[in-house]
Amino acid sequence: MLKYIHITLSILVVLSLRIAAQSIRINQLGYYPYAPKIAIVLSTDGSDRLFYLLSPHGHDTAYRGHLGPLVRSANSSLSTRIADFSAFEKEGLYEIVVPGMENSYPFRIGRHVAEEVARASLKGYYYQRSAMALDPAYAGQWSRPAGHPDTQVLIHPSAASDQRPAGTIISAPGGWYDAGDYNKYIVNSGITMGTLLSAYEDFPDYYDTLHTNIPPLSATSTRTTAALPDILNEALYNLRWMLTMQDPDDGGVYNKCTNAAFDGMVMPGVTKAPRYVVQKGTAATLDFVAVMAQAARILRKFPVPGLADSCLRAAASAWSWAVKNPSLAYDQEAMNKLYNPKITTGGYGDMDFKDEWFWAAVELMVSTRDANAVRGLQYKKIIEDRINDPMTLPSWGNVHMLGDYTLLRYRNKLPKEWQPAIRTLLRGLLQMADNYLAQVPANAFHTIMGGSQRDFAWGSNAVAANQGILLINAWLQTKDRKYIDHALGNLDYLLGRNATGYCFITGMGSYSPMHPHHRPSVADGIVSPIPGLLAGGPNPGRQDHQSYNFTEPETAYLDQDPAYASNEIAINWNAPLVYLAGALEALQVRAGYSSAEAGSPHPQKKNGANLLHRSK
Ligand code: 9MR
Ligand code: 9MR
Repeated sequence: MLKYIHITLSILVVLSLRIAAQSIRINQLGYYPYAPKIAIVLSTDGSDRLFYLLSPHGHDTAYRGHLGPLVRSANSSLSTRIADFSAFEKEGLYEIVVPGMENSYPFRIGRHVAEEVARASLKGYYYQRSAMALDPAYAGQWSRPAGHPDTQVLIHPSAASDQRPAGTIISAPGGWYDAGDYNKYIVNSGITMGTLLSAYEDFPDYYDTLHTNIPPLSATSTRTTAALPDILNEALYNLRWMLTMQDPDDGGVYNKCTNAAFDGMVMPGVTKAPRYVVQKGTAATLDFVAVMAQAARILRKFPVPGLADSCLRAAASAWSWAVKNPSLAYDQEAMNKLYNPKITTGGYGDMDFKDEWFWAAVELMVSTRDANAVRGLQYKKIIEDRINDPMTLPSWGNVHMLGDYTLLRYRNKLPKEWQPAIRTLLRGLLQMADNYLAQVPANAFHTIMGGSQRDFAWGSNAVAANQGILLINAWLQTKDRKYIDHALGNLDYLLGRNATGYCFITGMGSYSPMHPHHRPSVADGIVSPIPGLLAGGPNPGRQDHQSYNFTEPETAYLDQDPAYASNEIAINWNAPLVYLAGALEALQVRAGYSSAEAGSPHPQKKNGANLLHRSK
């Protein structure tokens, strides 16, 4: 009997290994009618060959084109050919056919092709909520009881102060779980909130009407009954938690609210291990300043009584703490030599604070430029000192560029004295975007992503999404179509036009992660993982020591739940996806990708081509 089970199991294993990605790589959700439309065909043969666009189950050829020349990938041993059907603009459902290969998955050409991912990626945060039950009305089959109430959190010895000695109990409820684990980290909340709030600031009209079916605010807070757009309603859930992480006595902010060690792969609420807030730090405190300052100016416009003021006050006192503690790193290893219990959950230990200082100062400056609330804080000098620091794509460890985006967003409202510096940083941003674009012709997937092997780090999919945001910002400043076209190219990458063949967002597309390193998805007994979550993506570092079928930079991805180095999900990875998908949905008509709906204005003729008037 046992032997029989073994044989069956091995057959299953073999079968599951054979479920490989298709050789024709597409954006599995689809393409906007008048946007670039590219599929990538894995191939080793460079001879002249045709590809066809067919309606599924139909025999009529809708379009026919030649495959492009063979390109060898710089990021793996793959070689590819491009199938470019941008010239075909008719809405409908199609498949790509290359004789001798399996047909591509069916995909759509149409308006709003990214809407599903824009909505689901934002909804993903609701499923990450700690301390509240997820109701079937909002969570469907993924409803679950509350976990980690965090109303009795211990001050860890590393965080002890005179007023709050070690062992003091504080309350720090709510907020999102960081990732596949159940801890809550301020540093990672920083970039996540900054990115989500920026999505709202850049595309308020779009997000005002994007509904994700989450509980109204009144259900989660007694202090307000105001109607907020869902993106802000969701962000507020984490913002209120962040406020609890500030020490009211000195303004400093604790790095995280955490178990001593990671929970097992169980549902939230199963383990009752003690929770701690640990040591305050400069990165956490300055990230907190930036988020609170940005939130204050957004919330001012909504009837949430007193909240904007509280945020600004919190930002100001955190800033004062940082001025007194300008470079206090969170060094978990060093901390564990001094205190018990040892803390072995995520570190987010940033040692360089130049970027946090800049970002915090910019958000304060923009939010208070005509308010007196925090006059006398020396943010101006810091902006001047740091504004020419090197530009780096945002990540949890480097947030400089979030400040640049804010300066550009508000440039017309800022005093004249800032304009020359802002012009310089715009030049820098466009230079970075142009450098990205220059790599595309040589890229085997015709994307910005993969322009450098360094793109394939832990959380590489967030690199792709953040590159997309950078290009969206370049487009917002110039309206030059090439920038947004390549932002869209990186969305194609995330949705399947990549070396793994996966659409990296759970529950989306035809071939997507089924086994993310995500405790609820592993433990809930439901086959489908929780939807709308972006997997980390290819990471040749493979720090999880699992046995990967593919190990090259762009292929080192494993859809198994122990593979946390490539298949975890995280709030700071979903946020740039929310931004990118939302931006493209918001801009599809203005960018000339989709025709306007009845009543909407027609897009302006830009860059010589009014694509709307092409034949349909
Ligand atoms: O689940 C943890 C995940 O959130 C982290 O990103 C990862 C790296 O710090 O660690 C995971 O936890 C693993 C731990 O590091 C080692 N033992 C197994 C844990 C679960 O896979
Ligand atoms: O995203 C983080 C990555 O940049 C680091 O290399 C890695 C190891 O320190 O940690 C990642 O963050 C994890 C965090 O420490 C704990 N929660 C899960 C996060 C995503 O894996």
